[in-house]
Amino acid sequence: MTDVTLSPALSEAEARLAWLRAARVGMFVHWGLYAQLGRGEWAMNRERIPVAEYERLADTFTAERFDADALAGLALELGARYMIFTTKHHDGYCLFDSALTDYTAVKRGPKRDIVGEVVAACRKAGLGIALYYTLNDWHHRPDATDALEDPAAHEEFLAYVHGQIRELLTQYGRIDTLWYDGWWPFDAAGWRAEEMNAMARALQPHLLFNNRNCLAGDFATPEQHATPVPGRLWEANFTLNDNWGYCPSDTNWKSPRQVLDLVLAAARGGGNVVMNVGPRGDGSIPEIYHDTFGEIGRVLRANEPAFFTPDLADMDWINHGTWTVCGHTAYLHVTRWPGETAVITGLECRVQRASFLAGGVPIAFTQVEDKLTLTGLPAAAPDPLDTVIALEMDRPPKRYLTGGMRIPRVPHCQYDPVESNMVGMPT
Ligand code: FHN
Repeated sequence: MTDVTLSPALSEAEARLAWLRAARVGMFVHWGLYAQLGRGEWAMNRERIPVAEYERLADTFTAERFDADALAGLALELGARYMIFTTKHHDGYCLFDSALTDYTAVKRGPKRDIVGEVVAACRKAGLGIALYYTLNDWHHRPDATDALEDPAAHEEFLAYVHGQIRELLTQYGRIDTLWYDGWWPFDAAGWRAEEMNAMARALQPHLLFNNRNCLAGDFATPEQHATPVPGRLWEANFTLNDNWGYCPSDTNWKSPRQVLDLVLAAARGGGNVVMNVGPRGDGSIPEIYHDTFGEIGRVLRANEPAFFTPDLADMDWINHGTWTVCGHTAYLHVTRWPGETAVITGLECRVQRASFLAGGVPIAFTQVEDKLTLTGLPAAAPDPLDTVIALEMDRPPKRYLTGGMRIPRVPHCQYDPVESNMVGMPT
């Protein structure tokens, strides 16, 4: 897990968040009985498979090729610093040991404590561990909302849910994040979410929560989009194809370029990105995850300072690629190679040194006022996926954000009718 030196001034909440904020990249794992069907993780609901029929999947769920160390290894290949693992998805089957039900991987199916294996593997690999737990549960309570008219049933369901959260936080040692999901049947009061969080943090004071038990939690979780959430940490989660659970007919795979663009959006916008893997029913990992995640991890490892950056990039759009910033250094992620010369205008800072981040080879440059010219570049991109050029500046990097104009003499708005982001616009 990432070691972060905290200044005493950091608030308790910020201190708790520091490792996750610094982690930047995580790997999500969606695995359960549904992976045997190969039609995504919602098959039970979307095909209205009766509970008694769906339950029988537990008896063919052998996990014979499930290897928690291999999953942790895949996370490291991706360059991830933590893993989010589904301890129970909406179908209600628990991959952890529970005294509250026999519908678990310990008592039915592989007779293994899968969550215990995953936590151990993550610790061994130095990964943070987030336990995904769905509140909604189609097995224990196929229609949770019917409990709203039946206080005794509602109490029983809440005792089950809170009780399982307690099990997860007392059976596996230190857990870093409790990743709630499946909030929709109730609101915060309906889940007794405040009580849920208070219990969890009493059990593990350092624990982080996401925002999916109807409370704000410690961080936001945009899903399938990387829109920055102002003022707080956000963690955007994505499938690699279009399904969280295994679905071999879904071949709409994101390319390494598309995944890297998501990582860059997070690095630029002060957030994290989590990429999902959906193992097959037997627990094995489809090869395409190694291929794609391996490419991403390669670029992250070769250019670590340019991705694990604490600062927001106050730098305008550029055709050659995109920016990240750390301190006085601007990192230009060149994804569209300009050839042997590159021109960058609009700089409101002075370049003191230019170099290729991977390997540190200096780059010749001249700067006349706001116009920088890089020369002597190779004809082809050293790394077609992302060649990072480090520009060490004399102050925090800034490039004016006005569509190529410093202060236009006429009223100017963004490309779509939104409040202009002009600073000091002439009245
Ligand atoms: O319904 C789930 C879905 O299956 C998946 O687990 C995602 C991951 O963020 N969460 C819910 C949809 O928002």
